[in-house]
Amino acid sequence: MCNDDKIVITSCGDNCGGRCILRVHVRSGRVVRISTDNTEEKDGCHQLRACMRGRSYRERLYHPDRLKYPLQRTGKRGDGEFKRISWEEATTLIAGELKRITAKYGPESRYINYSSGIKGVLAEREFFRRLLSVYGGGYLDYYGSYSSACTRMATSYTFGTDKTGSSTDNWQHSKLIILWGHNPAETSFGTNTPYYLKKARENGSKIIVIDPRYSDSAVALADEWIPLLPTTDNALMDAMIYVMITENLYDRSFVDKYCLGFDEGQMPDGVPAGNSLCSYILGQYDGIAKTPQWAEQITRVPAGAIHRLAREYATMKPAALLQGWGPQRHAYGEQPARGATVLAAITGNVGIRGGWASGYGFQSQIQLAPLPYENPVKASISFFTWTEAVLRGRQMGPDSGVRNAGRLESDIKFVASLAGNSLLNQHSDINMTREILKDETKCEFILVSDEFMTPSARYADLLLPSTNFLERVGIATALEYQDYVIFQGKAVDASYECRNGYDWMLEVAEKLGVWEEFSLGRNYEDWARYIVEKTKELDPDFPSFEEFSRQGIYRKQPKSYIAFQEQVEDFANNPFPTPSGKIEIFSPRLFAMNNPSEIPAIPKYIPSWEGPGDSVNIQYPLQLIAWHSKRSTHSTMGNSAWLEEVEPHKLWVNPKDARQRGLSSGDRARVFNMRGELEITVKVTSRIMPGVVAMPQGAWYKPDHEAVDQGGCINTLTKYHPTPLAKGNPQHTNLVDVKNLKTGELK
Ligand SMILES: Nc1nc2c(c(=O)[nH]1)N[C@H]1C(S)=C(S)[C@@H](COP(=O)(O)OP(=O)(O)OC[C@H]3O[C@@H](n4cnc5c(=O)[nH]c(N)nc54)[C@H](O)[C@@H]3O)O[C@H]1N2
Ligand SMILES: Nc1nc2c(c(=O)[nH]1)N[C@H]1C(S)=C(S)[C@@H](COP(=O)(O)OP(=O)(O)OC[C@H]3O[C@@H](n4cnc5c(=O)[nH]c(N)nc54)[C@H](O)[C@@H]3O)O[C@H]1N2
Ligand code: SF4
Ligand SMILES: [Mo]
Repeated sequence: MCNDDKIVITSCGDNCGGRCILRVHVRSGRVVRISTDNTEEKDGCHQLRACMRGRSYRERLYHPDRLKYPLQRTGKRGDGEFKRISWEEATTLIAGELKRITAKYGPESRYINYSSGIKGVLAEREFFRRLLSVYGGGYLDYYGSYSSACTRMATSYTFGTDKTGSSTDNWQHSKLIILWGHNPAETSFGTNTPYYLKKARENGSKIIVIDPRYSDSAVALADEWIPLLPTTDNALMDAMIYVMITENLYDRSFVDKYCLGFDEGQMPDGVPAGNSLCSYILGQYDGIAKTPQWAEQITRVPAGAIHRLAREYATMKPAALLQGWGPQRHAYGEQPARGATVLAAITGNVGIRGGWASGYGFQSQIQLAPLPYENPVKASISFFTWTEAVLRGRQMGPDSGVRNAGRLESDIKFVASLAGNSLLNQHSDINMTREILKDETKCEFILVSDEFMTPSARYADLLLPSTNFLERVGIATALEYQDYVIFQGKAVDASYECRNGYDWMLEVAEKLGVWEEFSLGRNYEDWARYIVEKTKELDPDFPSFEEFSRQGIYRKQPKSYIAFQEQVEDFANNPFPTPSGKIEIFSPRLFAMNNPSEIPAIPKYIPSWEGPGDSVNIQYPLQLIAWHSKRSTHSTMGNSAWLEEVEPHKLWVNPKDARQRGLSSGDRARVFNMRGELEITVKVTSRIMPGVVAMPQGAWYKPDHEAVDQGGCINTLTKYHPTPLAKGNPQHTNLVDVKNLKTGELK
């Protein structure tokens, strides 16, 4: 270590749920090792220690498969045939296609796809938004994200805002913590979240995990694991509410004061009788009481366990129901997200120390100034519906989730995917997406920037080689709950002909005649300085660019915060930001949508397509879910041999299901449904409940000549079917079957 020429402080640029310190050891211009935070812990500021993914970035930096120069497609789109071209040719091509497509189809034909390979304000995506804002009248934007579309949308209907998270020190005061479809031992949700949960447990909190899988969080953090079938969370929630109502365990005075729609006496005018939460739960609405016995049939959670869970959550106060985003990445994902808010409300766990309102968690004290641009196009689509907008954008209107427009003015004709793999790998139904992208008359130009020839990159018309974050400066924002930002120092020079996005965009801007407007005379580092200076205007404590780059991190003293404390302590002067001013258990806005079977005004269990009761079940009897595993950040580490060695990509199968199919650990199996087929190695384990199989998301799609995916990418099997309200991604809702490749018959 003493031989190192320098140690550069930085942080990963990916979308991993954490944000940690990397100490990059450089010798003779090469990265030789990556270590992590070794600073002294003080004033509640804990070390930000990197995980194995962060420490493995040296492999990625020097990977022999790094893209080395710009590549232009030569074969049919998707065939993977490219030729090397110069940057001069590449930027001329982009400028030419932008001019042509804009002139022919207008600004709404230009789309910048969701991408999270570079997080933060200096992402390539942000600069490209700026470029399209100054050239050609803007671009079709999107709202929502693959991460939390339903949670953010649904939570707002209950509380009037999606900012419902409190600070993590609250957990020290919680008697009970429920990790509901939440796996922070792998997903982080803030770098030290598992540590704070461990502390809470040491302090006496009981921790329960509700998940079809015995997740790493169940292993490392929990006192109890309650497995349930995917998509059935609301049946469990409904039955918990049933117990609370019938045993009089809910917080009557809280409900009376702050809520709307709990029972018939609390309903807004003009709504017919029978629409309150109580009416539904007690079966006055549909003749079915939502008893624990009823829920046991649906969820497979024993009625006795449901009784106990309900009693514990209602009486062990304060209690924090922390919901991950797994339960909402489902067909009716709005329901569990909203159901959790209702449970928190009727137990009086909102606005109090040690409670938790449920929902979204972001509550950083530091807000970075954005890159300045204003998109003249006001229409937007849900992030998930872009393939549909390629196919039939002009037919899409508000019923398809289009905002701020009657109908879209154009189908999507130009797609830029800059540091993303959602063009194919991370989006639902790869076989459908492939067909859409292959048709060169639909989307006319696809621009991709990446470090590797990913499954998405193969569909590029022009593929640009990007620098790695270790080859440039940047600013890494912390994700949930955390009060720091990290300056990403540049450790080494760019490899091969790799460039920063902004640098090639400058040349495109010049060829489009908007260099001055686009750049304002700034280079990439000047923009980093600009962000720091603008942020400093909002937060005078923020360091200068020089100080920030020297110290590597800017940290604020953690501040204790309880969401909705003002409302609960002084309701008369601080109503909830909903139209009624109350916590809307019954939402008049949802009621007005007049679609009670898919968008009910109170959250409820809706049997899901491709859920346990679906008739497709007979043919494909297993529910398939994915999870965000510690082995990768989405697909970003999909080609890492080091991480594959630590945690090989496998399908979890319960021994009962494995026996029926003659499967043993280590067997290669085929997983298939009506949308596709893939092959993967099996791990037989009782860490997954019977009837459910699971694999990590993020593996690279590798079709063989029969279109069977040998890479084991789950999106070969997922469905394109937007959720009713948020138009979100139901990527955990799938029915499949599994067969042993050696012994089982195939199809
Ligand atoms: N290691 C790692 N960490 C990450 C990421 C990563 O790729 N790798 N990605 C980051 C990003 S961008 C995001 S959005 C977050 C994602 O964070 P989440 O969306 O919370 O992660 P998931 O793993 O999809 O789901 C969490 C848990 O829900 C369970 N689950 C699935 N279906 C159901 C269900 O129907 N009911 C219940 N009760 N549980 C269910 C899964 O088994 C899983 O253990 O993670 C972030 N952190
Ligand atoms: N079935 C299923 N699908 C899912 C999910 C799921 O749970 N199940 N999760 C969804 C979620 S929550 C998310 S957030 C999305 C994530 O999907 P994406 O946002 O597409 O994220 P990644 O798959 O990590 O792809 C990032 C890409 O950026 C590239 N990259 C990394 N660094 C750089 C750089 O510096 N420059 C450039 N130009 N490129 C770079 C990487 O090589 C990689 O190809 O996936 C979604 N897809
Ligand atoms: S949690 Fe994320 S930021 Fe931290 S080291 Fe791992 S990949 Fe990097
Ligand atoms: Mo995400």
